Formats: sequence, C-alpha cells, structure tokens
Amino acid sequence: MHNIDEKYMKMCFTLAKKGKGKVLPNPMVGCVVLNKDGKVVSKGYHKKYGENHAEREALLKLKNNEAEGGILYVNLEPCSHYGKTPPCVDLIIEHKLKKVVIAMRDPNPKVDGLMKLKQAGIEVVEGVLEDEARFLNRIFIKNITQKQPYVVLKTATTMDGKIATHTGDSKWITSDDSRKLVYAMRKEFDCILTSSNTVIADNPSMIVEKVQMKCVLDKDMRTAVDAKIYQQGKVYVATKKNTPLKDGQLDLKSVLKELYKQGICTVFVECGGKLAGAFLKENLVDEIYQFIAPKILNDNTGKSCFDGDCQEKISQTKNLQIYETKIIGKDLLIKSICL
Ligand code: AOF
Ligand code: ZN
Repeated sequence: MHNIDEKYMKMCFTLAKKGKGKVLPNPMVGCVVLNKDGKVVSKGYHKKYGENHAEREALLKLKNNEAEGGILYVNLEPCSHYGKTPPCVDLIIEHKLKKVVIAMRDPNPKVDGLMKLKQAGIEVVEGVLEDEARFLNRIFIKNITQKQPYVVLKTATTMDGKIATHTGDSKWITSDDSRKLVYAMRKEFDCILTSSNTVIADNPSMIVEKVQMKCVLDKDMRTAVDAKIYQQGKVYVATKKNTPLKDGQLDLKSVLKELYKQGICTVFVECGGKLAGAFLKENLVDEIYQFIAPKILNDNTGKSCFDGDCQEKISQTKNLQIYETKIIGKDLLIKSICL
C-alpha cells in the first residue's frame, strides 16, 4: 500500500514542479484524485501566485460525486483558511472523499486542515515522501517560518578554494560557460546582493529584470554614485544609516529581514571572501553554488572564498549536503544545502 502512496505522491511532485518560478511566495503544490475504484480521475497543480490551489484545480474538473469514496493525494496539507481563495478542505469534504494523503503539514500558522478533515470523518495519512516534499518547498518553508528570504551564495574558485591572488587579480578563474550560466541563474532570484568591496574592485553592472532588485551592502557609503551597478534597475543600498550594526558591521540578518519586508523571497549573494565568510558565520546561507575551475593557485596568500577565524578542530566545520553536481565547460558546479 505504501508504494502506491509514494507513486501518487511522486506524481504530485511532478505536477507541483510545473509551477516553479511562478508561485512564490506560495508553495509548489500538485494534487491527484483517485475514485473509489483506485482510478485517477483528476489532477491539478498551483499554476501561479494568487490563483487556485492545487486541490481546487483538481476537484473543480470533476462532475458531482465522481470522487466520492476516493482518495486525494497532495504534497502539502490542504488549507483551512480564507486567503485569496476559500478553504480547500471545504471542497474536499463537499466531494465526499474517503481519504487524504499528504507529504507534509503546512508550516503556515493560518492552516490547520488536517484537524478539519478528521472532524469530517475523512481518513488522513501524512508524511509520505516528506523529506522530498520539504526539499521541493524549501524556499516557501524558509520564508514562512523565519520571515527571511532564502539565501543562495555563489562562489567561483580554484581547486584550492581561492577566488583571487593576494593582489586581487581574479579575471578569470572560471570559464566563459560558467560565467554565462551565472548570468542566467541570476534571473531565478528576486534580489542579487553584493558588497561595497566587490562594487569598488570589479565595478560589475549585475543587470536585473523589471521585477528584480539589487542590494549593495555599503556601511560607510564608499561606492561611487556612478558605479555601474546603480545605472540600471532598482537598488537597495544598506548603510549604517538605515541598518543596525553588529560588531561594527552591518547586521546581515537585519538586511535580510528588510529585504523580506520589501517582498524579496530569494537572494543570490555574489561577493568576496569577507562578506561570504560573514554570511556563513552567521548561519544565514541556505545554499551554496560553488563553481570550481581545474586550476590550483598554490599560494597561501591567495584570497579564500570564505574568510573566517582560526578553527582548531575539524568538528568546527560548517557541514553541507551536496544535491547536484554538473560539469560546466571545463569547470565543476556543486550545489549544496547548508545543514
Ligand atoms: C497555494 N497553492 O496549491 C496550496 C496552498 O493566499 P492564498 O489564499 O493563496 O493561500 C496561500 C496559502 O495556502 C499558502 O501559504 C499555503 O499555506 C496554503 N496552501 N497555497 O498557493 C496551493 N495548497
Ligand atoms: Zn488551499
């Protein structure tokens, strides 16, 4: 029986992923409905922010009583609140389903759908492929539970983890293919964040699209007003005037909270070792995209991708979990989650 649940839950994930890039700040959700004979009679997914939830999409396609006594699969607990749409649990109850199978509970505090379903006499199974479901909606979970954007930090290093020589020379460590991929990746994030050091050293333009923004961390307002980064798109500059300080530096968590208030769900950090190290130390990085070029600087005065304090023990390392590796031109891209 469990295998059947997993089979239909995987189908929900596949449907849910069709909403990728279109549903934030809402979750990606897919739904599959079986009739009482175990036949799939409807499918649906959340297509776009503000539109019908997956369950509603699937159930509204059905004729009266078509799903009576059947099973509804959905990767997130059905909602019980009035948001942009009425509660999905009411529709599930109206359609007289016998059982609802979910992967994970909804971390949204407004939602307590399971209780309402149980009260209506509907059997509930939860936790089917829960880890996969949490991974799928990791951005939504981070946003709603911590009121902070999901942070992905990008770094491009030699095989010995260096991003530049001691003189600051860094052009180029990774290949054209990798750099082109980074430009393409930027579009997937609401905000591209960098430091005053990077703006001063590299003068990048970091072109963004209409809906996106850039953020420059410039405590002492050292960047030039005519720096390329300010010439296009919306830019939020965090300075000591608008951001609290922590140990004499801009408090990174406050910056992230402010960005979230401005509607930012995802942040792509592209900066040098100093800021990258600070983000890491504060445990504010959710994921790292590391491009590694097949080059070795072989010089311990070279700049590291993550600056930090002296650590005595390997047990003090930050631990990550790799979830994707890819060869990009001559380089290797490693995507990992910070544990
Ligand atoms: C979705 N799509 O398929 C499901 C959601 O503001 P609303 O009314 O769209 O409600 C959004 C909340 O509904 C969302 O945060 C999540 O807790 C719940 N479930 N949301 O956008 C869906 N099932
Ligand atoms: Zn709903």
